[in-house]
Parts: sequence; structure tokens; C-alpha cells
Amino acid sequence: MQMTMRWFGPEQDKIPLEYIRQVPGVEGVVGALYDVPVGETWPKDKIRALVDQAHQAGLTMEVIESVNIHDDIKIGLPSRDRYIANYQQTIRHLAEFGVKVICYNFMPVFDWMKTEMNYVLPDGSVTMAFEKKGIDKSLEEVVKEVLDNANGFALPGWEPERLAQVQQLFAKYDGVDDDRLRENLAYFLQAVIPVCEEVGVKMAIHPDDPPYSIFGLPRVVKNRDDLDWICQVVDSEANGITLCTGSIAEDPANDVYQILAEFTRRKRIHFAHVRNIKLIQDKDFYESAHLSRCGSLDMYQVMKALYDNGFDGYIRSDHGRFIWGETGRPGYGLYDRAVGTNYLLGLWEALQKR
Ligand code: DNO
Repeated sequence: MQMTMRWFGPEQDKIPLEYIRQVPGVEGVVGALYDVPVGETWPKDKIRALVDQAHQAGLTMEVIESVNIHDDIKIGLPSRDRYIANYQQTIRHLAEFGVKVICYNFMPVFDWMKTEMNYVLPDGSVTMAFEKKGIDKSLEEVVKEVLDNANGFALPGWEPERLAQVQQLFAKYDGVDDDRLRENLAYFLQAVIPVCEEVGVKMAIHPDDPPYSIFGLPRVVKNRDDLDWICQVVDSEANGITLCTGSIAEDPANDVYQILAEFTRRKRIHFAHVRNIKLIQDKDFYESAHLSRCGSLDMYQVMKALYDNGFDGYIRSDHGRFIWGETGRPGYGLYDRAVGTNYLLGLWEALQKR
């Protein structure tokens, strides 16, 4: 198991690598390039510069989150072949610089969805929340709510230029139902997994967040059966999962611990995003502190499911609250993630020494 923290690069992240290095137990950072348009090949010189910075700070960079997937691939347009060829090339380039795992998602239009970017908890800490009433608005209003409250930071998967045309983007997905989206995911995986096998990289799909349809969009990474289908459609260890406990738990019908245990045992969880959420009512929730008693997940059971089934991938704490006066990129402050990281490492040590 290698503990990591996500880092958005020198321009996009106000947290210096030195600070991350000082979080006990963190060995690596999870990075990405943010100045290459989605769909284009990541140039080697930029990858080299990124990875070198991590190494100079005494940290590894073996996980990339994310190489995002162009909408044309998800929609299944003829232009997808060009974007897939670029993706294959990006995989080769990343492998040259020691990258082992690529996290990605297959969510149409936008990445994760939260309706409250500044949800204040009773202790005064600030977090993100999802309330169903928050999406009973126009698409433009929902997008604006997220973009206006990102504290000036760019959010991957929420590119304002792309979402300025959100209605047109939705129209492009017309006729893409779950089956079509699934076919398009299979087409993509059949093309990229052989390249991954050749160069020693593993793909790790992130679950849909939330793991059910919103705005009528198709969703294919929601639950145990979806993950099983993905693992089987291209049956290779290189075709794996980023198991995000928060996303999976947002649907109370999902048994997070079972899912963690099964897919760890099947050697398909290459990257774990471990966070806690507090379900408020129905499927509304806020992102809580990592500690079990603060949320709806039992984090001991989460770590135990990984440990007992031989997890040896990369792991990171996930969205933290803003505490101690910190502000910044929603979900990605330093303090609460560092606290969460050491809690997870504490659980891990206890599991080892049981
Ligand atoms: C949320 C993240 C996701 C994740 C992407 C992967 O903060 O876990 O945005 O990076 O879905 O492509």
C-alpha cells in the first residue's frame, strides 16, 4: 500500500510539495497536467517537468488523476478514434516516466456533482454537500452554483468554456442511454487496455458521483454489477478501478465493504479514494471528517476490507473540509486531508498489528 495525496501542480495548487512531504506517511503525490486540452496527447516534456518536481521533493508520482476522456468517446462519435489514438499515446508517454496507474471517469458532461460548495457544519468547518432539491433547478443555475463557489480555482471536469455550452453538450448526448454509454466504454477499453498491458500501466475507473442518474444522463459506474461488468468486458488486471468509498456510499443500496472486499480480492482496485460521508436523509449527504463517528461509513471496516483482502495499490484520503481558517480548492485543503491521512494510516497500523 502506498499512501499519497493529490496535488494540482505549482500553478493550480497553493499547497507546496514540501508541506505534503511533511505529512507523516505520505510517500507520493497524485498529479495531472491541466493545460492540455481534453482529448489531446500529453507531451513528454510536460510530463517530465511534472514528475521531476515530485521527485525533487522526495515524493513519487506513480498515479495520474485524471487523464480525462473526450465527450466524443463517451458519445461514440466517429471522431472518437482520433481521441482514442491520442489517449493511447498519452499512456505510452506516462509509462516512460514511471506512471503505473491512470485514474479516469466515464461520467457524461461533468465530473462529480455537489449542490452546496460551502456547507457549514456545527463546528464551523466548511464542506461540500449534495441535496436533491439543489438539482431541481435549471442546468445553467446548477453549473453556476459550482463554478461561482470554487474559490477561484479551476475544477477538473468542470471547464467553464465547455460548460458554457451545457445545453448543446446535453443535446450531443441525445440517444446515449446506459447501453450505448456502456458500449462506448467497452470500445474505449478494448482499444487502450492492450496498450496498458504492453507498457505496464493500469487503468482505474472512478465511480459516478453520485452513483445514479442525474438530469436524465446515463450512468454506468454505479454499483457492484457495473464494476463487475467493467472488469469482465476486458478481462485484464490492467482494467481496474479507483474505488471511491464516498461516491459508492452515496447510494445507500451499495454495500461499500463488500464491494471493497470483492474487487480487492479480484485484484482490480489499483487506487482507493477513502473518504467518509454523512447521509442526511434519503440520498442527501455532506462530506464529513474521515473519522467513523463523524459520518455514515465505518472506516475501520473500509480499511479492513482492503487490508484483509491483500490490497497493495495506491491510496489517498479524499475530500477534506476546510478547518482552522483554511480556504482553497473545494475538497482539497491541506489540514483536514492530512488529519484524515493519518487516521487512515493509524487504522492500517492497527490492522497490521492485530
Ligand atoms: C473528486 C475526484 C474526482 C476524480 C475524477 C476521476 O474530487 O475524486 O474528480 O478525480 O472523477 O476522473
